[in-house]
Amino acid sequence: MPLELSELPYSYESLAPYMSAETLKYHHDKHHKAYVDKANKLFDGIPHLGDTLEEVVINAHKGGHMALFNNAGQHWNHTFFWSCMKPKGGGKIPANLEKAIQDSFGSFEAFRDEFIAAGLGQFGSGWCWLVAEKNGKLAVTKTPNAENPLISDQVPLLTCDVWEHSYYIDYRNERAKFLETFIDKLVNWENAAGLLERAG
Ligand code: MN3
Repeated sequence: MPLELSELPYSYESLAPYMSAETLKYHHDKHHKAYVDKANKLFDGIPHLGDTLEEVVINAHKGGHMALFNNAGQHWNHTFFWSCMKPKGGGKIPANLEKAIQDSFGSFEAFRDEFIAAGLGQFGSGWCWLVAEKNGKLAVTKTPNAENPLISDQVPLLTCDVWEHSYYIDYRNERAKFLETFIDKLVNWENAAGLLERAG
């Protein structure tokens, strides 16, 4: 199945000043596109892994097709990351998600601290996540490189890309400032709340 790069769900300019058009153009049109192109070259000689991108990612990992997993995984991660942000993001959290965060972390502030610490604590390249576990509890995790919660049987609700290319143009080496701004000004909470509702 050829993988396709979809357009961003908003204009390049619309996340500024928190994420610049220059960052989004490089990140989506160069970095994300490169993962899609590379993955499509790696399907040759690999048996059919599934009909959806999620199946391909999970089965490539299970089957030890690590080059394909890294590139298809990064395609999934980036597509998900774009959907985790919106213009004029941050702010009020839908009630179902707010309650789940309070039940699992004690308070929104405790969750925010843990999420930022996970992003800061991911040595080198990777991702931090808010996930729903099988027992219904929410948790914060971090993953290196292309790894993601799909391969750990968790439901991803929110992610932040903490690879340097994600923030270096706008924040230079200040990953903490990027993560704080992401939570406060960029997150699409309605998207996360909808995913939680569908997770049941
Ligand atoms: Mn990236």
